[in-house]
Amino acid sequence: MEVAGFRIPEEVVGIREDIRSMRVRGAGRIARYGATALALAAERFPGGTLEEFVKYIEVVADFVRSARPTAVSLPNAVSYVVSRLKRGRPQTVEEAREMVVRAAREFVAYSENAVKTIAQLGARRIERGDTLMTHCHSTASVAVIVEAHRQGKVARVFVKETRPAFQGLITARELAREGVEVVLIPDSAVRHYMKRIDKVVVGADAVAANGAVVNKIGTSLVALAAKEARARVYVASETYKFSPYTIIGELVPIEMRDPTEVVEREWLAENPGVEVLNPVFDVTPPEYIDAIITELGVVPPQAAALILIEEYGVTPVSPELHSSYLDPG
Ligand code: RUB
Repeated sequence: MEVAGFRIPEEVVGIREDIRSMRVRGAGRIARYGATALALAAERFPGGTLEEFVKYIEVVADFVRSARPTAVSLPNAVSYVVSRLKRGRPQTVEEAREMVVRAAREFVAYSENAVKTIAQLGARRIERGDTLMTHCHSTASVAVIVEAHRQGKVARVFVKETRPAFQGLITARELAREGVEVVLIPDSAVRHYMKRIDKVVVGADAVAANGAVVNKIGTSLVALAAKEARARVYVASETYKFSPYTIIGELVPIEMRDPTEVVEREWLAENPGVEVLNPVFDVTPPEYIDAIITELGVVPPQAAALILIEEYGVTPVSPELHSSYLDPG
């Protein structure tokens, strides 16, 4: 495939398609996959000047970033790599290539370690005998629950099936394999069972500067039911899921996917008068969240802006001046 005059390597086209089609999904995984795509692209650079290499990496970066719109971990991971290339001021194509490969590896290692730290910090928030609920499939949430289970704290976990893509089934399988007592319920049974729940643990695709959490559609309903039942809500999120763009008032785009993920194509054809909507993420306001468990510590959602300033160097006044993640342009 050719984009802006550059041939995009087949493996990179494949990675973007895997993310777009949700063969590879979950905010952390797509971030690691996105960073890896840049390393692959760097290794496959067909040859040319240093300037051409940098332009080529920028084109690949845009191509990868556009795979899915909501999980900010993807653009953050890509920008992490591109910004290190630009700041590194390479003198040769070989040097530039090494910088991209190194930065991608660094990001993947950071990300994997972050999930391990979150598991440890999150497990401390679970108390012996707790019944938990989770939503969708989040590697960070599963890591917290599994660690708490290993510490003998978890009584059972209610897992919502998470229509329309049924990622809850992945969670149920992973937890059951670890020996956790799992109960799988339809999404519509959330409020019915909430009175049995002590704590909710969910993941994040994006955390906004005001502490609002964007996660799989239905998360906000779980949080609402949890607030009513006085169950605590914890969000397990690596800091690269915090959105630097929101500090200057940008909204997190909510991905709309194909109606055929909700109903069969034939049903759609038979019922042309029905509009089927398939938003795949929603926003949980900070008032519904007790804490966000990050690799840097457990923070109240209201501290999200501080994490953004600390980690990304962005401030509402001059986001482009200090950022360690955003492309310098
Ligand atoms: C997945 C989802 C997950 C977050 C966090 O949505 O909403 O809760 O991405 O996951 P989708 P993780 O299935 O549409 O990608 O903790 O694995 O990063």
